[in-house]
Amino acid sequence: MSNQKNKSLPTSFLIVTAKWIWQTLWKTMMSQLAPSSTQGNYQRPSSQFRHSVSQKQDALYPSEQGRYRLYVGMGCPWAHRTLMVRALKGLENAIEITIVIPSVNQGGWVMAEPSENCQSLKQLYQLSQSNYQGRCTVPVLWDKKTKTIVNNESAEIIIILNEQFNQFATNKELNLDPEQLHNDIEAWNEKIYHNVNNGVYRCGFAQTQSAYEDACRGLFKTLDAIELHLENNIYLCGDKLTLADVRLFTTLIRFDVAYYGLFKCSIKRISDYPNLSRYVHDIDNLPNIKTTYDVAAIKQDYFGNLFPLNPSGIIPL
Ligand SMILES: N[C@@H](CCC(=O)N[C@@H](CS)C(=O)NCC(=O)O)C(=O)O
Repeated sequence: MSNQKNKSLPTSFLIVTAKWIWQTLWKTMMSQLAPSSTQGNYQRPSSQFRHSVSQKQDALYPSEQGRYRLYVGMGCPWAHRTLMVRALKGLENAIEITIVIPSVNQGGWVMAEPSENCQSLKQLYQLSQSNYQGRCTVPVLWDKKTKTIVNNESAEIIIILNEQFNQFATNKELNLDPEQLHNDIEAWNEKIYHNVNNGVYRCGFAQTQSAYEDACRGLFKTLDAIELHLENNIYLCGDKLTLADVRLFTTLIRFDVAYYGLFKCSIKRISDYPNLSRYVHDIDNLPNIKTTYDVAAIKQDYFGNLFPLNPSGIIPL
């Protein structure tokens, strides 16, 4: 017993050394996962492929049935936006999807099955642009004909899906961005993107206490304001579902299962907000919406793959 005691290092030395090593590694991994400002605020890189699809047949990317494919990850809220608009408009036969999965050891997304002879999303980005150096994110709107990425910004892909494929849509009357609501939609988008959609990431990827607190207070201030608004409104812009709701829903549906715990968005759950809960339930029960996400994949992607935030990899029940 006393021999064993003599062999052990002083506890305080062990703690200080282990903390220093772990924090240095954590900061290095976080800077790869989530670029941040000198104050520790998460800074999301901007998307680099920003083309559109047009109904003009001489356009670079003309609207055609079966020509385009969406690459999506089932855990990802940004990809989920595109799956929702595809389902709401009834574009399943016009635009195919390929699901990518997170690679546990290499980081980034890999193909479940090889696609365009690529094993990973990175290879697909490089097929489109050989010198591509940016982040390889989902969603990707891919043109099978020219083998190029049309667009990799979800906010723009959902506008393209809403507007440019109506001749192939089974629900072509549905307009999720009607002219008379456009300014209202844009105003909600602006507020919700920074504080809620990206706000949860600004909480989870914060590298300092003040960056985290700033993001977390902004997030809950905005959720409180939306809760109040939903007292007298079915959706954000009244009684019509719009792109603003699509963008909010994909964050809310992940909130209690992932962001509340993993990203420390822990002042309240969505289930603690009666109006937001009713709103999520209503949208969730629209036709085909439940087919656009997978709670097990969400939990696996966030808790299983964001190693610096959950090194044990344990998935909560
Ligand atoms: N601005 C992009 C963001 C997409 C995004 O960040 N996707 C994440 C998955 S949730 C991703 O693919 N990340 C991989 C990486 O950053 O390397 C959009 O809205 O389309």
